[in-house]
Amino acid sequence: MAKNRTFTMLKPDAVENGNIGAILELINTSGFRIVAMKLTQMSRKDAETFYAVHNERPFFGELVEYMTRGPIVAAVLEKDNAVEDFRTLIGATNPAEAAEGTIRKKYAASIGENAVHGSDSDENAAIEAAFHFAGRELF
Ligand code: RTP
Ligand code: MG
Repeated sequence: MAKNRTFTMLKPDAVENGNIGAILELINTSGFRIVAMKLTQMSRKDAETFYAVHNERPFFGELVEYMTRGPIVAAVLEKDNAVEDFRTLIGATNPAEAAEGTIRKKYAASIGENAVHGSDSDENAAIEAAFHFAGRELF
């Protein structure tokens, strides 16, 4: 498998609960290299654009409120098979269904507030990384 990149956000609940360090530790020990990282806060327009694919869903309003209520950690990660392996590491969207040892099993409270984002394809990883980072911020 070739090396590729994925995009992640440690969401506002993960930051509020003091879980940045523990989640980054899991990311590092799982073999991901941090290519870019920053603490930032999404505006309403940012969140509506980032999650535009969900704009017809009943939870869209709550999702935008949640993702804009405080800072997030945005990061780009590199590893062989990064997109798929990171989705495995974070676990199912609903933490009640997430496997033991996954980030969402350990640190997420609910399907709505689930601690972490992971890109779902190589194409979306590139779009999402470019949404948050300039080329000079990727190492
Ligand atoms: P993400 O995009 O954040 O990595 O999450 P995901 O692929 O596992 O889940 P997705 O279907 O893309 O949903 C995006 C985010 O919307 C919120 N959500 N709430 N209340 C609900 O039923 C519900 N469903 C989804 C979650 O924050 C989810 O991660
Ligand atoms: Mg998704």
